[in-house]
Amino acid sequence: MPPGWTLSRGIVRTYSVGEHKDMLRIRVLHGPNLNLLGTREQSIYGSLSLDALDSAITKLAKELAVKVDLRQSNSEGELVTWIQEARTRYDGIIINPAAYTHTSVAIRDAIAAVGLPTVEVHLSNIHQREEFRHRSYVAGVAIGQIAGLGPTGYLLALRGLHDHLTASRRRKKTAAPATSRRTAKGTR
Ligand code: CA2
Repeated sequence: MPPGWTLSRGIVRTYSVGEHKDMLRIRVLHGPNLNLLGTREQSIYGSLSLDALDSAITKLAKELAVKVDLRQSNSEGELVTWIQEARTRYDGIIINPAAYTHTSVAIRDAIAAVGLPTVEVHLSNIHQREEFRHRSYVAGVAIGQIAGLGPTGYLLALRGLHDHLTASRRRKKTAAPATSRRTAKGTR
């Protein structure tokens, strides 16, 4: 089979050369106004631009051999669509829902519906800020939340999600033979 091709359940699948078919795939979503990073409100959100933040995430992803897809939108509906799409294409999600954190039942429902391990990230410490920022609709459906560590929070989220997904893959691999042994002995 040529490089970049793989055979899975009788179907020939392709992947970009340089990417491995077993690579973890993580979608990173930035919510509204995060495209303005580094241009104003630097005392709260820092001086790094969104492009520079994405480059730092991409660099770490390469080190961890994770394929990342990075997107920003000001639209709640677009974020919901990207979360839904991730179900069949990605293993996990990192999301800074920005202001939608505090308002969006739609984003929470989409994360719950796809069932992908999701990490919520905030640059600022939302729990130290105005009361309305203390509530997150996403926290209850996320495996974890990182807030207040600036851009480093995204890098920690990537490492944390990578470790979570790797451990869960390992558990699935070791659990599978035990199930077939039980079945073979006719205990089911
Ligand atoms: O701390 C965070 O990451 C937030 O998610 C950022 C949101 C805010 O509504 C959340 O409460 C906490 C705001 C993102 C706006 O980003 C800007 C960046 C530069 C200039 C203006 C806005």
